[in-house]
Amino acid sequence: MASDRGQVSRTLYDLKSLDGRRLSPFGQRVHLALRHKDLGLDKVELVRFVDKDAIAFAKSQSVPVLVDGDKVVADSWRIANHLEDTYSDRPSLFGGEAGRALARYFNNWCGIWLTAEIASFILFDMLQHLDEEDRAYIRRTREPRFGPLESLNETREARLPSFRKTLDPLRLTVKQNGNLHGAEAGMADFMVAAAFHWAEQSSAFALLTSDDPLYSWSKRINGQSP
Ligand SMILES: N[C@@H](CCC(=O)N[C@@H](CS)C(=O)NCC(=O)O)C(=O)O
Repeated sequence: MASDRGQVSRTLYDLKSLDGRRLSPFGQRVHLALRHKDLGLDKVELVRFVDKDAIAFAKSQSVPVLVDGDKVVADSWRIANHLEDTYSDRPSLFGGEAGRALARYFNNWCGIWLTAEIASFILFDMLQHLDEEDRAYIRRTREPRFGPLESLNETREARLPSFRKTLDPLRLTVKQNGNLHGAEAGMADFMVAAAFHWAEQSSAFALLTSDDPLYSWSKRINGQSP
């Protein structure tokens, strides 16, 4: 995790789990973006959901937060844009302004739909990787929206086929293009695949079958062998 720009030191604030799992889809996107740009991290500060004081300096209630030299950037989309604009001499995350504009769609799609949908399958199982205070925090903040987390698991088998079907446009695009961004993966790939990585880190419940093109694509993007 070396710094690669002389004096610039880089720290990522990411979500803490009990067992070293990466449980933030938004943190994982940033790891993938940094890897694409071949930028290292000097430090990863792991914070719990309840540790709001640790990220108060960034005026943020959520991770990831990137401290890049003297620049503090909160929110994974803003971090991606910061990296793209600051390190424009390195491999591009967007492949130009049209790619950046289209990647924004995937940021919104993940934020508004995909993350909540995946949460409904894995949130109860994710609790086992969090400490007691974070478990209570998740229940307190998520159950008003999702209902009792146990009940989500009771209905998930029945809900799975329609979830998988909804992924058809994504599946077809990946099949036709190789990646969402085309022959070379970019930020849209990192954002969507990071959500599947989060599911896999949180729960043994298989959202994708191993013969699904999205399964091997996600493994590849996340740097795991299929
Ligand atoms: N839009 C933000 C979302 C970040 C986010 O929701 N992070 C979660 C961890 S995966 C978090 O820190 N949540 C804090 C909370 O629920 O209080 C981003 O893209 O960075």
